[in-house]
Amino acid sequence: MAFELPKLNYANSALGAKGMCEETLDIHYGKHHQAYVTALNGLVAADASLAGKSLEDLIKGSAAAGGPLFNNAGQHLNHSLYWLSLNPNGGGIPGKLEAKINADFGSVAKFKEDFKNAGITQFGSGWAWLVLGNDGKLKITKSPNASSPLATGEGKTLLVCDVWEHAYYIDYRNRRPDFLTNWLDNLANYEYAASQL
Ligand code: MN3
Repeated sequence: MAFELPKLNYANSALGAKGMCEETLDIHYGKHHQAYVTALNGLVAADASLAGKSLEDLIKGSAAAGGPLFNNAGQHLNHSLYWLSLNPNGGGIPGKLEAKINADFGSVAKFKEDFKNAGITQFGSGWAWLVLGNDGKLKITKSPNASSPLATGEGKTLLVCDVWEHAYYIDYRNRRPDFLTNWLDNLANYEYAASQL
């Protein structure tokens, strides 16, 4: 069965008041993510040994080699997690997650500082992640291009921010730090993150 663009839990216009305009969603979700899905389906259709494999298995199986299969499968997963990491009513941190953040980072402010720093220092295209590590502790990671904590075995994703230029250039031009500050304060879906604990 072919992979499909996931349905969003909000309209493309719903994040505009929070600093992510409809045009960003139209292009990022409707064009960029769709292109990864279309390319992935073409690669799977052309190789009988890939038939019926889950997205996770395709990513893990191609992580060492890299190449088009890893890039398109990885980007399909990463973007699917990214849409879940956005919320028109985002920014509020549920008590369960806040307690875990305070225990593992010291404070919410320190968590946001570290996450923002990961996003800023990811040179070129990539992602910033809040992960539940294999030791049971929260940690922040960054990954280039199509990589992810699933690909590297670093733990379970709770939240992810896309820091490819296509994620913020319409709304913030070159100001990635401002995009990240707003993202953490107003757009991040901490309820989804808490649900993954
Ligand atoms: Mn993207």
